[in-house]
Amino acid sequence: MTDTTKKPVEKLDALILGAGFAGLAMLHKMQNKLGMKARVLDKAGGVGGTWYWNRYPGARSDTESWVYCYSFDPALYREWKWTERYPRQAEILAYLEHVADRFDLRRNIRLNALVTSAHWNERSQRWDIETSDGDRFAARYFITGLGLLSAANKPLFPGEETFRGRVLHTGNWPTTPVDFTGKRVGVIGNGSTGVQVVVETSKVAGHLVLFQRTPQYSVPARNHPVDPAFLDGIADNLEAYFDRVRRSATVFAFEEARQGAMEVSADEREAVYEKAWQDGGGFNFMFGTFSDIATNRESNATAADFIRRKIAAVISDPEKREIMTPTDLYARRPLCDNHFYEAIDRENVSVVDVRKAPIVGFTENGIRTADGEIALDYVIFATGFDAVTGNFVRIDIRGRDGLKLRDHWAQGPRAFLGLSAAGFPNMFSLYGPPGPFTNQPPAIEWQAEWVSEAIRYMEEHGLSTMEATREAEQGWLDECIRIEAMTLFGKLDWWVSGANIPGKAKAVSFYMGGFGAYMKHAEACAENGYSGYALAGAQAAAAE
Ligand code: NA7
Repeated sequence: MTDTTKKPVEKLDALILGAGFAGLAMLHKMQNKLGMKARVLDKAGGVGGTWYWNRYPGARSDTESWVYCYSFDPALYREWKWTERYPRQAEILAYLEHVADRFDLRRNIRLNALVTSAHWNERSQRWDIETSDGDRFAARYFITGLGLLSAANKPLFPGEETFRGRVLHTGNWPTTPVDFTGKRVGVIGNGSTGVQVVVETSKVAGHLVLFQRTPQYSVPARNHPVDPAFLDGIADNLEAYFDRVRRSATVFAFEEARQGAMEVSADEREAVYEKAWQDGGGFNFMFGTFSDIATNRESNATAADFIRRKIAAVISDPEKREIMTPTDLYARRPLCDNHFYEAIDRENVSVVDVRKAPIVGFTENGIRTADGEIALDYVIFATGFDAVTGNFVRIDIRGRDGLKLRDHWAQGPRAFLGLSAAGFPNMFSLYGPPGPFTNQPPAIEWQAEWVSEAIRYMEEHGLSTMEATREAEQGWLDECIRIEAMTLFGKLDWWVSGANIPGKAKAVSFYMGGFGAYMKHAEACAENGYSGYALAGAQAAAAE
């Protein structure tokens, strides 16, 4: 009997989750290249993904604007003129809105649509997908562009409900700007987000208190305006330029180093670091100076020592200096800033080392640490994300035989090429785990193209399902584990391994072999008729 209380099912070729860089690129491919019936759903009130939610003061990309964008359309590249080396949040959001309009994507984007479940239906060979409003879809292909960094991590401290001030999280910032002029502001966290918030907010706050757990290594960003002629120069040679960028490890524009830090003299090393310090950029400092900073402890120590000396030269107060100086490996996501240590040095900024004086909880007036109460008007959580898998496991995703993705990934994410989990046919995850660890937009658009070509292949060959084999999934994970073990990134507790979330299983979530090498794997797979995937004919679907 038909359940009349339920909304009718909309049949689609593809349902795409998320209206950020990934979802928009994928919709463009499906709608405009393949001419298929596709729809994007996003819980946000606008397009933009990360750049819709992260509107906190100082929010900007720390990748150069000219490679923090799509390259698939030369006319788009030529007409959009980035204004700064590192684009501000508002500029990136405007860019993505422009892309949505320019490629006529909005007619297939549904906003304020929270997807709650996606179940593979064996009988129809489709994904049955539902939203919290009861909207229902049946899609042949289920493609996620969920973002690795979008499920906010907000630690719970006792007494927050009693606090008379306002609590904010950077990853869920209000759409109306917040005025911190003259206010007492607490910031918890000093990852790349906290660093940006502190720099910007300290300029206007009456007093800013940074609650810091682990000191970071940060290098100058050296932001500057962009000459439109420079962008035109890239546009003249767009394909070759982006091919070179993508065939690098990090998908940045700088030249990646080939020489190890210990292969040169101490003086030469110093000069290389100094040049990178002056040029600016966190990834540039870690990967553009020497080839083995992220893999060799001795080399790593030389870079760390250089940055420590720079920090010491900026922060005049000895107590602040001590709290801000990192002592462990330089092996987290490399940070860069617009005068962070100068901001810390300001008189209206103080720093609390929460390892020594842990946060006990909120009071009516502010935050109480083991050392006493600090009165505040605002508390900003810059505490990051339940990264990588957080967004996936919040949705009830079930593959063949009711296999739940959250169970399949209980010990960490597993998916061939980061794109396809075994047991989840016709599901593709753009920039999904374990996948590349790079500047994302050019990598994402390449994956969107790869997935659209896989779908074209299926359509042309009359196939109904494409599913990673268990062997391919395991082989890929083994490769990710093997490569990560060669780096220093897994030696520290931070979000790449899930270690920032209490109780979450630590796992290898990235392919650290670089995007160029990643492309070779994915290209070989496609060239060999999608080796690593089980492809099945259309009989089952036809029988429906
Ligand atoms: P991150 O890099 O995960 O940083 C979160 C920060 O919050 C970091 O300093 C944490 O300290 C701190 N934190 C988290 N929980 C707590 C508690 N309970 N108490 C005190 N401090 C805490 O997130 P971001 O948003 O800055 O950046 C994430 C990525 O987004 C970034 O890499 C970019 O790619 C974009 P910890 O270091 O864990 O001691």
